[in-house]
Amino acid sequence: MPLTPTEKIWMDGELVDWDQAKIHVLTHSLHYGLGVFEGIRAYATSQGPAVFRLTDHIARLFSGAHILGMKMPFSPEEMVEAVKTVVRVNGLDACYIRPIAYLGYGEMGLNPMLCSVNVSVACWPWGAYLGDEGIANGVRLKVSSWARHDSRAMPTAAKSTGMYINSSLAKVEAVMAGYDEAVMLTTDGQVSEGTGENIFVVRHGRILTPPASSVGALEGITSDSVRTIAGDLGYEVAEAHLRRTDLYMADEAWLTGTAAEVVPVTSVDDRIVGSGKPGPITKAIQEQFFQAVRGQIDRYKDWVEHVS
Ligand code: PPE
Repeated sequence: MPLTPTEKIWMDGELVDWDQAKIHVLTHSLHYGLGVFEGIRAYATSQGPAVFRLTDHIARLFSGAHILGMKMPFSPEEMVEAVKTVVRVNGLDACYIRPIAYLGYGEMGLNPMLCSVNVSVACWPWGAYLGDEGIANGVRLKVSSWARHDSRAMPTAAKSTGMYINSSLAKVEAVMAGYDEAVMLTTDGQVSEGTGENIFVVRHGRILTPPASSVGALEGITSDSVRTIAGDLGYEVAEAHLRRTDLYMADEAWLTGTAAEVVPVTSVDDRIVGSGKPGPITKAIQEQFFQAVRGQIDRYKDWVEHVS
């Protein structure tokens, strides 16, 4: 999906014009992939745009920086304000928001300790990540030949820029083979996650999702929201190690992510999941999720952080 430019991008504390938000080609993170970022969405609510679980996303950005040993030049409170400012000044009702902290220009070589840490926040209107058709009718997954990073090789708990080489390889492989999205397994064959989404299955009325930390998956904020919603709807939700064939045998399955939102899965490796249509539990959760993000459910109003 091509970017739709907006007016302003926040860069190191200043609002700059979209076209002026540039960095040097010798920026450290461009060469070595040491950076952390977030993907956040703002939705239109009856009281104007609100950022979904903003404080939690900023907390994850800071824990990622902590893991990578990057000293953030702003406080979490300042970053929360920066995000709200960007959404406000660009005058968008709903948008995707991308904060990033990276090692700047001035030093080279693998020791990043001397580098400056630069931070920016951009936002733009972004439609359904896996398509409107995917949200409505489901997507087709392929198990990737690329394994998910092992956490002994890469710190999978950090949403770091370099981590996404792994996701991109898997995504391209799946798309080239005619699928919508890839699902990655760990090196010992456990289901981990999609390239930018967590995964859930339903079997015998129970909702199961892999334990993020032990399968190298990101601890998704959408996943956490969906687990709360599912529990409140009266479903049993548990963490479980899943094998590839558990995906084939699922009655329902879906993906969760900020960009992707909640997307039904209708087949995996050409094996139809359940009825081959979005299942009833998937649809019930999707409906609650889309109301929650728009501030329409009182119980979840703390998740919705208004920009003004
Ligand atoms: N796993 C991965 C690997 C991942 O990148 C994401 C988010 C998730 C799980 C779900 O996390 P959460 O958004 O907190 O529910 N992926 C972000 C980046 C996607 C991109 O293409 O870039 C996102 O959804 O914003």
